[in-house]
Amino acid sequence: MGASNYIFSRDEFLDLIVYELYPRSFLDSNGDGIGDLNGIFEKLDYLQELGVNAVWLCPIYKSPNKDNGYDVADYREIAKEFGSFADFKRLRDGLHARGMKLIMDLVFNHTSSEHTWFQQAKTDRNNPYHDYYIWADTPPNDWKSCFGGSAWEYNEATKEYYLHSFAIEQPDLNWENPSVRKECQKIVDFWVQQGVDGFRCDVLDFISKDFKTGKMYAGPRLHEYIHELFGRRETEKLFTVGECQSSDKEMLLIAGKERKELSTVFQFDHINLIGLNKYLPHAFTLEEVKNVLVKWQNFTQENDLIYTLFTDNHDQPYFLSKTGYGDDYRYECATMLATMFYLLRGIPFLYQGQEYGAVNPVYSSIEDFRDVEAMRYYNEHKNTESSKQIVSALNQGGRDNARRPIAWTKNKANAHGFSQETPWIPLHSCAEEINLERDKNAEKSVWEFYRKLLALRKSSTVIRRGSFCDLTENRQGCFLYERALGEKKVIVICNFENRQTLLLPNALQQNTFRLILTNHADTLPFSKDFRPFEIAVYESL
Ligand code: TEU
Ligand code: CA
Repeated sequence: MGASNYIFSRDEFLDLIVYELYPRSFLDSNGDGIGDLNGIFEKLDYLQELGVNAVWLCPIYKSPNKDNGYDVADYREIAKEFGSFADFKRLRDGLHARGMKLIMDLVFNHTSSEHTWFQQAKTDRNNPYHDYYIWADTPPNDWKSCFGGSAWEYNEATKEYYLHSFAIEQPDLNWENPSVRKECQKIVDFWVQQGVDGFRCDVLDFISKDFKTGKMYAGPRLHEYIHELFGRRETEKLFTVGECQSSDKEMLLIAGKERKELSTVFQFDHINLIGLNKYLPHAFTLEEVKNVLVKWQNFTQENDLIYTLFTDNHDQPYFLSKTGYGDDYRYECATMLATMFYLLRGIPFLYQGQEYGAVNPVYSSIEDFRDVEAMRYYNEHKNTESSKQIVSALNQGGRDNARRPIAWTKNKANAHGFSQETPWIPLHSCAEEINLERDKNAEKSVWEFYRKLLALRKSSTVIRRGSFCDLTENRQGCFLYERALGEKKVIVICNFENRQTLLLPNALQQNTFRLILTNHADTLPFSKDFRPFEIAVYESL
C-alpha cells in the first residue's frame, strides 16, 4: 500500500524529472485563499501531461508559518490549512498511481520555536530537551542570521542565548546531541513508511557548525551526521537531494557513489552569478552560465556524480527575469534556457510557473509582500531608504517573486483560477498577461515547448543516461553540446541573444542526423542562421 510501483535505483535517479511545488501558492481547493493538498490532487493529470515524474513538496508539516513551513512545529503532522493526513495519503496514492514519485522537504537544521522540544527546552537549563538546541551564556561569536540581525537571541527564563541561523522563531537543533540525531532518523523512517520516495534536505550543510573557524556551516561532523541519517538505509533506493553550498571537494564527499550520504545536491554556482547583493540588478551573461554548466557537467561526469539541473526555486526570483530577457524575448529565452539546462546530464528540477514562462511581478507597496526575509529587509532599511527604494529592491531580489499564486486562467475571476477567495498573498502583478491559459493558446507557447522537451528527455536514453561533451569550442554567444550513448548521439545548439551565423559542429552530418526539436516553427534543418535564442536539437539516425 502506498509504495511505488517500481524499484528505485541510482541509475533510475537520472530518469527523474522533478516538479518543485510550493503548496501554498499552487491551487486552493476549499476557498480559504491558501493552496492545499486537494488542490494539488486536482492537478495530477496536469502534471503528468506536462511530463514530470516526481513532485517535491515544499514543507507541508504543522507550522506557525513564520517562514512558510520551514519552521516545523510537528514533523509528523500535516498543516491544517493544507489538509488532513487522509488528504496526504490520497495525494501520495494519486502520484504513485501515475508512476510519479513523492519527494518531501526535510527541515532538520532548525525547528519552529513552537515545536514542543523548544517549548520545553527554553523553560529550564535542566529540562531534558534543553540540550536539543544550541545555547550560550553570552554570544560566542558575531554570527548573523541569514535573514539579517544577530543569530543569537536572548531567552529570559534560562538567562542564555540560543542560536538561530534563520528567523528568531527558527532555533537551530543541536546535532551534537545523539538524541536529536535519533529523533531525526525516526522522522525519516516515519515518512519512508508512509511511502515517500525521497527527500529534499533543507540547508543540510548547516547541521554541523564550525565553532573553531567561525563558519556557520559545513562543520567537521557534517559527513558523519549525514551518513548516520541516511547511510543505514539502502541509499540507492531512497532519493535524497541536499540543499548545500558545495565545492567540488564537498560534492565528492556528500554525493559520491560509495559514500552512502546523499544521492545528489543542488549546486548553486550559476545562481551565485548574481553576486553578493541579490537586491541589485544582476549583471551576469549567459556565457558565464554556460561556463558554470560545462564545469559541473565535466566534473560530475568524471566522478560519477549526479548533478541537478535547475534555474528556479521558491527562494529565487525567476531566472528568466534575472537574465534580463524576460520582457522582450520571454518565449524565446524561456524555451532556450529550458533546452540549455534540461537536456544536460543530471536531474531536471522545474519550479512552478516556469512552464508558462512566468517572470517576476512588480509591486509598488510593502503591503504586497509577505516573506519573513522581506519584512526583515524592510525593517532594517526603512530609516535610511525610501519605501520606493525598498520595494524596488524586493521586486528585484525578494523571495516572494516566485511565491505568487499560479495564474491558471486568463480570467481575473477567482484569482485567475487559484482561489474563490482573496489569496494569502497578492496575485502576480502580470497575471492578466502571463497565465497558463493564455500561454497554452498562444502561437508561441512555453507550455507546449516544455511538454515536447520533457517528452523528448523521457523517450531518449541518450539524454537521460548518455555522456556529455561540450562542443562550443571558440564559438561565441552560444552553447553547443553533445550527449552520447554507444553509437547514438544527440546534439544541442542554443543560441544566445544575438542573431548570428554559427559554424555547425563537424559531427553534425546531414545524412546521419535529423532535427528533432526547435523553438521556432520555421527552423530549417541544418541552417546556420540562428535568431535570438533560437535552439536546434539533432539526433543521430
Ligand atoms: O533556504 C536556505 C538559504 O540559505 C537561502 O536560500 C535563504 O532562504 C535566502 O534566500 C537567503 O537570502 C532554505 C529554504 O529553501 C528557505 O525557504 C528557508 O527559508 C530556509 O532554508 C530556512 O529553512
Ligand atoms: Ca485551501
